[in-house]
Amino acid sequence: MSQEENTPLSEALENTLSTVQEDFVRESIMSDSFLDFVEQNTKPIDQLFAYYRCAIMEVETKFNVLDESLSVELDRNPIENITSRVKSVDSLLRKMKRKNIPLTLSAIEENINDIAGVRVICSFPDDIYEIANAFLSQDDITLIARKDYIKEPKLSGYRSLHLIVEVPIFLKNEKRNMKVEVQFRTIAMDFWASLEHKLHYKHDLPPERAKALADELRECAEQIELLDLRMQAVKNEIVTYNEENPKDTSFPGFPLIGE
Ligand code: 0O2
Repeated sequence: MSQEENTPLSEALENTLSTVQEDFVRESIMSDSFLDFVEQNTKPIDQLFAYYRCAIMEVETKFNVLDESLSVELDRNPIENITSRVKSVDSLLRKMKRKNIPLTLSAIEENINDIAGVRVICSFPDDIYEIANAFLSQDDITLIARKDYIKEPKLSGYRSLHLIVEVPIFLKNEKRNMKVEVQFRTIAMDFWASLEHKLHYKHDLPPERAKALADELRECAEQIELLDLRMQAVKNEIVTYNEENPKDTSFPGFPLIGE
């Protein structure tokens, strides 16, 4: 098909998309019920989002502590990076609409589990399970749901371990349990997910091309899984060698304090 023949179709698609977008904004963000809800609940909404930010701080601290303490045992940091976000209002509204959730604060708190999100990027697949188990064994963490997309990847090829947990936050006069979604990935899984996310929302391809690219992305995900396993095998070999050949760490002539 020539470029000229392509243009009207792209334009039509673009127009349809902007109409859909406008309808969405009108029906959700600008709907009377939503505007009334915001007007009546501005302070409680701000407060609820502040609670979610507090919960994120609690969870991030726990992972920083785990990383620091495990770094001594492992002689390396098992966590590469921790990021977090509070869900955008736009994304929250889309989810509420999709799941048909009533426009009340309690319904939001009860039904939307990922308003607070923390992403933990680990070095190796094994680190994910070690850190996740250590986190879940803490007595103030309650597991609400677990989705292991590493053992059972999504059709797209997406791999990560998702936990929905409840964590207490301590306020002036009360203790509140807040839900947080924690996503664990390796650097390689994160590389794939970040790029796939960007490509997913940027393309406007005909169905057969979209399918071919989806197949390609799934294949990339499989290669990334192999890469993760190979890197882990290299690491395991080094660990085993070091265990079998321990370094002499004593300092002759420099006794430790107290010796
Ligand atoms: P955001 O806020 O932009 O991150 P549930 O919450 O259980 O009712 P949901 O939302 O389908 O249902 O949960 P799921 O699939 O366990 O996790 C959703 C989140 O996982 C997404 O957030 C992404 O961060 C990530 N994710 C899931 N599948 C894919 C995928 O195929 N590719 C990529 N790149 N990421 C994925 P959101 O919902 O996009 O929102």
